[in-house]
Amino acid sequence: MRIPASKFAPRLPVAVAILTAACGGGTNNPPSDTTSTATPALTRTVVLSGLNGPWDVALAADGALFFTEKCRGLSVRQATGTVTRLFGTSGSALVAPDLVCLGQSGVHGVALDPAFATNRMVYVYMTSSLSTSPRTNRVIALTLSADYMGASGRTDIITDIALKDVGNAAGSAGAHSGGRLRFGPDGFLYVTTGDNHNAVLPQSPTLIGGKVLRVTTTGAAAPGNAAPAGFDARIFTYGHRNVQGITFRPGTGQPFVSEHGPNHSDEVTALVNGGNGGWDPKDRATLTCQDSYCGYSGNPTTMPMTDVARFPNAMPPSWSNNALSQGMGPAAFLSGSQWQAWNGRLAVGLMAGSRLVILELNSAGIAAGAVDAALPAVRYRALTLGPDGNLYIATDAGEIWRVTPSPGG
Ligand SMILES: [Ca+2]
Repeated sequence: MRIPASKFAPRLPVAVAILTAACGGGTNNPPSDTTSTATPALTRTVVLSGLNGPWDVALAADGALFFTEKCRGLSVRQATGTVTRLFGTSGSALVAPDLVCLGQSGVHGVALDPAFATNRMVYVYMTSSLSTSPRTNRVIALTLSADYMGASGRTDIITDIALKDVGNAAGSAGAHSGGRLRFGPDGFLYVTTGDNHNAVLPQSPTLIGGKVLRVTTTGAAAPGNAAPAGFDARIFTYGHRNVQGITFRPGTGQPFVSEHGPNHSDEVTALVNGGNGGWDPKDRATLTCQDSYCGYSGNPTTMPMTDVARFPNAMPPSWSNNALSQGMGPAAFLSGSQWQAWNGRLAVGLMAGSRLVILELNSAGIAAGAVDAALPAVRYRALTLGPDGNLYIATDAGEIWRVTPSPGG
C-alpha cells in the first residue's frame, strides 16, 4: 500500500528562488549549483535483477559494485558487467561454511576500506555458527584479489554481536540483527546492531546489541568513543532498537541513523557520541509483556522509541514516522550539485511503506520537510551514494538500481 507523504509530514514549502540572475562583480558571490532550488529529475536504471534478497551495496571508485544477498553472501559486479561470487555459500570464491541464514539474519552490510584502491580490504556483517549457544553476528574482513575474482585472508574483527538464536513470543528467530556497515569521514567503521527482542540489550553497558559501534579496521574500539564509564569501549551510541541505516551529513560528518519502530514511530536520529537513543523495552508495570519484552506492548506514550521520561538526555529523533511504523530501512545523504535542491538532503527507504522519503534537515539536524521521491513502490532495503554521485538502491524484489539526477524534475 502506498501512503502519501502528506499523511505523515508536511510537504516542503515551495522553494523560492531569490538569487539574482547576475551578480555583476563586487563582493557578491555568484550563485553556486548547491543553491539550486530545482527538484532533480530521476533516471532509474536496473543494474542487476533476479537477486536473492539483496541487503547492501558498496561502490568502488572504478565502478565495481559490491552487493550482499542475505542467504548467499558477497558478490561483485565489475564495471564490465562481470559478476563474481566472492564469499558465502558453495560456489563462492571463498566459502563460509558457518554462514547462518535465519529469519531476518544472514549476510547484511558491506563496506569498502577507505584505502580499498590500494589494500583491497572489504568488510561484511554476517550471522555465523562459529560461536555457539548462542550463535552470533560477526564483522568479517576480507582481502580481494586485484582482478576481483578471489577473496582471502578472512579475519573476524567483531565476533560477539548478539543474535536472536531462538524464537519467542515476540517473534521469530533471527529478528532485529541490525547490520549496516559504513565508514565515517573520520576513517572509522560504524556498525549498527539490534535488540534481538531482548529487553536487556539496548541499555546494557556490556552487551553490544541495540547499539552503534565505532571501531578500527581491526575491530578495536576507536579512540574517542564517549559512552559512559563501564560501557564496552566499542560503543558509540546505545539505546537503539534495530538500526537499519547509517550515513554521515555532508559538511559536518555527523552520523544519522534510521531504525524500525515497533508498531509505531520509525525514527531517524542524529547521533551524538556517547548518546542514548532512549529505547528500553524492559518490563513495565503498566504493560502486559511477552517473554519479558515489552517492545510491542505499548504505544508512543507507554513504550516510546525515545523515552525522555526515563532518559531525559536521550537523543531526540530528527524525524519520526508519526503514528505508524512502515519498516524504516536504510538512509543515505544525497551530496553534490547534481542533486540540486536535494543536495544535502537525507534519503530514507521504507520497506512496508514502499517509498523513498527525502528529508530536508535544519542546521540542528531536525526534519523541516519530507517529500516522496518519484520512484516505484517497492521495499527499499539498501541505499548507497556512489563515488559517481548517483544513488544506488537495493530492493526486496531482487533488484539493484542506479538513480541518476538531472535537471528538470
Ligand atoms: Ca530513539
